[in-house]
Amino acid sequence: MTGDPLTNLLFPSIQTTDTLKTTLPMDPIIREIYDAILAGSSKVVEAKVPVALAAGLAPKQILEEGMIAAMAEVGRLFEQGEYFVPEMLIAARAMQAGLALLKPRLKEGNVQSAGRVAIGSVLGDLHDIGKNLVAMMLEGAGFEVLDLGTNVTPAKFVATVTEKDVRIIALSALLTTTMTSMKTTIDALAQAGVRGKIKIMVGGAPITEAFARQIGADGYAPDASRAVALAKSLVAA
Ligand code: B12
Repeated sequence: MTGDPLTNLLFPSIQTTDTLKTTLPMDPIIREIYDAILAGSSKVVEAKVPVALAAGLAPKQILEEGMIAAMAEVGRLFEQGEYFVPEMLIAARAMQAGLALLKPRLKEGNVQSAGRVAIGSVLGDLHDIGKNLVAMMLEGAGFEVLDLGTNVTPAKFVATVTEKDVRIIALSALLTTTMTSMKTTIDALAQAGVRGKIKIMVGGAPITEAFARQIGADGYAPDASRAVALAKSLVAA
């Protein structure tokens, strides 16, 4: 059974799939957040996220159905030539504004320190929304997160492992052209003789499990909540 009450009511015996979910009507407040991100209106997002929370909507639902879904639509519009870089940028700003408001609500409660993770978008990549979300969820789950930012060189990752007591390196890439920087980074860590000290997890829209394995990463996760589960399993291994 699914956690979605309407789906449970309509299809009690059906395991929800993402396809089924998207055919259901969107909650009106979530719709407003979705539309505001598409329009790049940070002000409306900042006004509506607290309204959605006050109405009792789950932060995860606001995030996934309102915010992440809107960014996927932005990507589709960009691909079709209807949006250009400036539209992507202001949509991203509106998303970041909403994320900042959700951040305190995405924490798992009182959690023990689970270890230190250094995260960054790899060399050549300036996308940071997904990385920030993964960092936020890891923090919420008790990990200490060192955020190295975007366009991070392999040398910077190596220096971080050498200088800080890091258990996991998390690499993010959103471009097919920067996926190769993940391999360069992993190779640099191996060459520096520190590969065995750490676990490496990778993610980002173009990344797959097969690619992760091919470049010698220890794990891949397709989204932020599964990134947390993966990080927990990597530190336990
Ligand atoms: C917003 C955006 C931008 C913004 C970024 C702003 C910012 N601060 O991040 C700006 C305008 C700067 C931008 C620039 C460009 N972009 Co852009 N962008 C996007 C867009 C619309 C949304 C990305 C996003 O934030 N998604 C929402 C987040 C929540 O999802 P996510 O990043 O995938 O992250 C989730 C998972 O992947 C995973 N994850 C992410 N990182 C990690 C790490 C780990 C360790 C793990 C486990 C999991 C994990 O968890 C996250 C949360 O669930 C995408 C479209 C898309 N569908 O992805 C295009 C997209 C990625 N961009 C694209 C392109 C082409 C560009 C540019 C080259 C455009 C240009 N001509 O200049 C430049 C490149 C700049 C650069 N060097 O990096 C293409 C890439 C095509 C390709 N195959 O390579 C896309 C796919 C658009 C498209 N459909 O064509 N972009």
